[in-house]
Amino acid sequence: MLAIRTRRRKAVALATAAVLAALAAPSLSATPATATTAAAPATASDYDSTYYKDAIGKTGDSLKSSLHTIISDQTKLSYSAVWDALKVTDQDPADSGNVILLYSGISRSKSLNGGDTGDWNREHVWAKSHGDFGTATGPGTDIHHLRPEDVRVNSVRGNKDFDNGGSGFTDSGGSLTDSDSFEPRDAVKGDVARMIFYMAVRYEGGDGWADLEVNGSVDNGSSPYIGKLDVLKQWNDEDPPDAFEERRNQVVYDTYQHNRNPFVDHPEWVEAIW
Ligand SMILES: [Ca+2]
Ligand SMILES: [Ca+2]
Repeated sequence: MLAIRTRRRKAVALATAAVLAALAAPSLSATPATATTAAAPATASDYDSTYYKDAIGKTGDSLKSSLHTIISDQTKLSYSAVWDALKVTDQDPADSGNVILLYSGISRSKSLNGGDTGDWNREHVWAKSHGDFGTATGPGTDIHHLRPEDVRVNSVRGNKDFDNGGSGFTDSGGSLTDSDSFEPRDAVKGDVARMIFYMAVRYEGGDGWADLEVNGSVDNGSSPYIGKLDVLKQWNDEDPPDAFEERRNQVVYDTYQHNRNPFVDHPEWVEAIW
């Protein structure tokens, strides 16, 4: 773990010069141009002395508690507002008229949002039933874990927990499923893990919502848990944040919720807490 952190710090330091240049003009329109560059911590170091000031240097429950306080200061979207937000946060870097669907990887027209076959809709990566938060303003409208997905693929995922294994299916894009779990395609495994860890820290039982937590099970049903912890940690390691995920985090912060996913900025904080 120490080695990973050290490498991360070196990567941050090496990227700083390039990042400073990019930050000189931090407009949203400038950001997608970086989508094809190699993974780099585009923003993390710049928020350590400000946004994450109270969390730096902490670990375990102390870190989790600090991050909870920091990221709970946010703007909340209505469920209807989520449609338009996702058209911006999940825009295809190669086609501004499309969004990228999370599990299937398909690029589909922004205008095909809806509930019919061939449409995309609003996938809750932390399944709504796991904590019974529905789509009222709150965890059910938190776009840090809401993503565009093909209607049928969303249905295949259902409310399954995450684990390795299973078979492909129509438009799976490399994602797999079996009777009790879902495995996202390799390119978004880490994205899924970091969304889940964000939810576990953001929702700690306040505001009338359940305390969402990660556990080691795949049969959580309607309990406020998502598994499996060891697999999600592995996915976080194997698929570090790329430019698409980092841009998305920045857009959510700048334009919509004004809070960040700490694990996109600092993937090593997963190991520091869990
Ligand atoms: Ca990824
Ligand atoms: Ca929690």
